[in-house]
Amino acid sequence: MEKTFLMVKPDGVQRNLIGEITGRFERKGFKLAGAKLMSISEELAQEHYGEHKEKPFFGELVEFITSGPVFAMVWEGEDVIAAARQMMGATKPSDAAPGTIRGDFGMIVGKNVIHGSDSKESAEREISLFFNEGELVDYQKDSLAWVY
Ligand code: RTP
Ligand code: MG
Repeated sequence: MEKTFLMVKPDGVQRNLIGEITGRFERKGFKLAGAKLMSISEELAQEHYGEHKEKPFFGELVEFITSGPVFAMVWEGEDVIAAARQMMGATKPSDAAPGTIRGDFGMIVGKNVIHGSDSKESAEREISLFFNEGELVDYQKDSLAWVY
C-alpha cells in the first residue's frame, strides 16, 4: 500500500492543530503507520528541503522548521500521496480552497501548517529521512476489509 510523509509544522503544533489534522486523515480512512513529536536539527532541515536550497526563502524555511517541535507522521492508503496533497491545499494559504487544511487554518506561505510529500520518490526519501524501519507499524484493521 502507498505511504506518504506528512508533518504538522511548528506553527500547527503551537496552534494546537495536531488533533484536528490527524483527525482529518483518520476520518478520511487512511491508516497511520507511524508518528512522533520531534525537533528538527539544522542538518535534517537542510536535507529535507534540499530541493529548495537555491531559493531566496531557503534560510527562512530552515529557520522556521527548526523553530519548534513538529509532528512527523507516515500515512498509508490507496493514492495517499496525491490525496493528502489535495487535503492540504495550495502552498500559499490565500490560494488554498476552503475545506483544505491550509485553506481553513493557514495564514501566510511561510507558516502553512503542514508538509506533505509531493511524489512517490519524495515520500520514500522523506520517510527514510525521518523514521527508522522499526518506528513504522504494519497492522491490519480487519473488521471491515475496505477500511485500510
Ligand atoms: P511543503 O514542501 O512544505 O509540503 O510545501 P509545498 O510542497 O506545498 O511547497 P514547496 O514549493 O515545496 O515549498 C516548501 C515550503 O517553502 C515555503 N515557501 N515560502 N516565501 C515564499 O515565497 C515561499 N515559497 C515557499 C512554504 O512554507 C512551503 O510550504
Ligand atoms: Mg514541497
